[in-house]
Amino acid sequence: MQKKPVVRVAITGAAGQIAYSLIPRIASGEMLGKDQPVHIVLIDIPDSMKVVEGVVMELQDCAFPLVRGITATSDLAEGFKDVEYTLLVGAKPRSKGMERKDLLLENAKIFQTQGKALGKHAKSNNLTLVVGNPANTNALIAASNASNIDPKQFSAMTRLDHDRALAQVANKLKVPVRSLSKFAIWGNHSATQYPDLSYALVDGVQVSSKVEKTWVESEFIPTVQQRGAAIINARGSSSAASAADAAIKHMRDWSLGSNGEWVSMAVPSDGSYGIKPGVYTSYPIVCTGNGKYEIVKDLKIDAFSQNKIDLSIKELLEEKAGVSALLK
Ligand code: NAX
Repeated sequence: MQKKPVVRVAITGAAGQIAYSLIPRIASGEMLGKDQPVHIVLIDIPDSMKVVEGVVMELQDCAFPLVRGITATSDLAEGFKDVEYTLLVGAKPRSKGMERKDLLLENAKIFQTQGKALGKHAKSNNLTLVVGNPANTNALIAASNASNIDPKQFSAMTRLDHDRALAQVANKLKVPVRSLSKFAIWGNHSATQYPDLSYALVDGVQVSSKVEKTWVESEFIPTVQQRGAAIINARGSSSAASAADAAIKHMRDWSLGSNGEWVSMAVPSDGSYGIKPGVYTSYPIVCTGNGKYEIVKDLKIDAFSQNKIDLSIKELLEEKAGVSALLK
């Protein structure tokens, strides 16, 4: 069998807690396949580079056969040079007394700079996953500033929300997660997201025929929407291992295909379901491989779902209005 050429994979926020779980899994081949050699590029701000040095040492000590090189840098021109896969994880956390809109603007600037650098230095086929919050709007900013790269090569992560929802349903119905299909998250990666069970199946049977409406509305939806906050309450810090796991699955399906299964990804709205172009929103998606995907079309949306989707899109439009100066 012919050997695959090495691909460069860049991860920002490399000194952070999500990256700590993420990097070894990329390096071991869980994201791009066990036959895909990788050059891992670790990017963080200068103040965090000492920690990144330690991450590099640990990565070396894992002696992963697929790792053909490691670069650690704060310089985006060096870090994004010829990258084919980029995971934008790094972002500023909210500091004491900071308003959500201040955080939005602080982080927006980071993603503007990174989008510009990707447009200049990354390979034209580069796929970028945005994890850093507010992920949907950061994806919009990065894509809008990355000249020469198709906005469809950017997406934001709602896979963690998707998997959290599957786990809740599997637990309720006492079935393995793999029995579930045709589930999706709509909207923003925030508390307005809409986890939609309308089309979900358990071993081919409608989930809605097996659970009470009150459970869906009063337990399932709020639990999924508030799961991030519940983890912070319990752990004292935000989701890391599960976020890394979701990022691996998002990139794996996007690059290798989802085998006809529905997944959730925030992608540029294309007018489907009345969501006008101009935001990155989560839809039910089927990934067809090589960075291509299709939004699942022609689903009937009932009034309850439409109301939830509208609320989340309204929030996305408000976030967009707050960063309009940074959009091209
Ligand atoms: P940490 O605070 O542990 O790490 C963040 C890292 O980013 C730090 O090393 C910091 O130095 C670095 N950083 C800051 N500015 C940077 C810049 N301009 N360039 C490169 N690196 C920079 O955060 P962590 O827990 O790893 O979370 C990272 C981001 O993921 C946060 O924005 C968080 O809110 C977001 N999340 C998104 C999720 C999603 O589903 N989309 C879920 C998990 C997580 O909450």
